[in-house]
Amino acid sequence: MPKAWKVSPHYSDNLVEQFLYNRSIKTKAGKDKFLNPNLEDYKKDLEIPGIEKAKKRILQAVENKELVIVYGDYDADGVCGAAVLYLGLTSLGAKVLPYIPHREKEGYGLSEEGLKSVKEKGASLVITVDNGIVANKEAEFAQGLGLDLIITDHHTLSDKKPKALAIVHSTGMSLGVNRALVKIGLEKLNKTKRIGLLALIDQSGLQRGAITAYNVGHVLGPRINAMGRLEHAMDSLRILCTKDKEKAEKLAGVLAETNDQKKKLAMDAVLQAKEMINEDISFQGKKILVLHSESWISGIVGLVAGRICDEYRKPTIIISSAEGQGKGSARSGNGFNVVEAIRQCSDILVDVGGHPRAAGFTIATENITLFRERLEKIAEMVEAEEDVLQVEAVVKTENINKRMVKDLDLFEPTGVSNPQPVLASLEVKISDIKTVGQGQHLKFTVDGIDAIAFSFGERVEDLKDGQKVDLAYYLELNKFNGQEKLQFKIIDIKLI
Ligand SMILES: [Mn+2]
Repeated sequence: MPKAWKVSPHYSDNLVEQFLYNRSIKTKAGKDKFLNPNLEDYKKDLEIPGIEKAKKRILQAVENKELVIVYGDYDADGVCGAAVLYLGLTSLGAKVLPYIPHREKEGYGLSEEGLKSVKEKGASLVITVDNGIVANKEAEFAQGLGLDLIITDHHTLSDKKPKALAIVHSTGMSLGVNRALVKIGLEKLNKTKRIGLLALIDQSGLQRGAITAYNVGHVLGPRINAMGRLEHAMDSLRILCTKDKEKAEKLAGVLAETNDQKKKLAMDAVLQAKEMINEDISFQGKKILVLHSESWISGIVGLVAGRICDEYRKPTIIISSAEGQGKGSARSGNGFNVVEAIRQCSDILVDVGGHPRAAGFTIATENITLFRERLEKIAEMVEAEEDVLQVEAVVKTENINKRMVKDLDLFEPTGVSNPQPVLASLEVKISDIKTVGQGQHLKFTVDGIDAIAFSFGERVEDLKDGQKVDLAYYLELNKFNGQEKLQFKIIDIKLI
């Protein structure tokens, strides 16, 4: 779908200077701090309330040899966070067991069933990871069982905090501290001796010591994520913690296989969802897309929502009604706070949680139609921000070289508040146009530089060899067969 481009005002021909300017970083100190993220600069950000109280209780548990439960989540951040805490507590000498709920049988977060089962194991202290901040009812239940509860979470708060011994809640951390943490994390990951991580890296075909933020987000993360979506996330936690090489290799294989299976299921569901949107006129002109099906399993709804949201550029909610109860996942791009919108329907939901751009919820299937109607109305009333593509610099293709990619690397890791810089080249001639991936994607060359345009396959009919177009893209190095070649990853093509 065509979108308007907004080009940042020109400040410098030096891309690093231009991108810093675009991010309102103007002083020398500010530039140093941004380009060399260092945790020392962000000590204040890490003084999260609740830590002291939590620390005291944990040390007491170690001292008294109490059984501590690390109560994680079945997705990538929940599993990794739980592994870090489990290994950390173990190294302190604590008696600790990890607990990861089963996605289908127990669902997300603390549950009465899960709390009962850890109580039966003899636990007296439960520490949540990546969940708990909206588990007011369950926190009370834990109290009733005589369990002390420490909540560590990064999801959006609701109006009322749960009752717990300590709450360590980390939303609203600055971009700087996150970049510093990712930078240090990547350095550590690239030096890791952890057998499971090495097995996972090797199995994925990545190169030890050269793992990037992109690799973590797009290769390793999804594999860790896949287990909780289709099987049980405990295997993902196991691979992160194991000291057994053979077991690590076996688990790496299981994770890869499950991830392939998940991708296939998600791809089928995406096609079905697109068919529904394109063929059912009730979706026409709607500002939010709410779709549900009995044939989609709950483990893939997030993936599907993300793909549909990207492609149609509308907030999207995908609901699986395969398991008796509706399990929904929502994704949103520009400006529409999806978790807030869904919370406005709390009265017809079983539970809801998440972030402004990604949320999850449970709903009785008989309420899905009403839920869709209400959300469509809510979206109608919200003034959506204009769908613009921010272009950070316009460059001439003859000035593009591999050094530029190194400059772009300085802005890694990129993410929501520090987007990967988008470049544009205007009035360029394209040639060697062809589709790949069964017609889904487009490949062409621009002044000798390869370009790949994912999901642009249908545009092949509008494009002719030698035609002049405006291109918006990410500039990347494509590593293939030991060679590095410049590549445009196309975001938008404008005919001129
Ligand atoms: Mn999570």
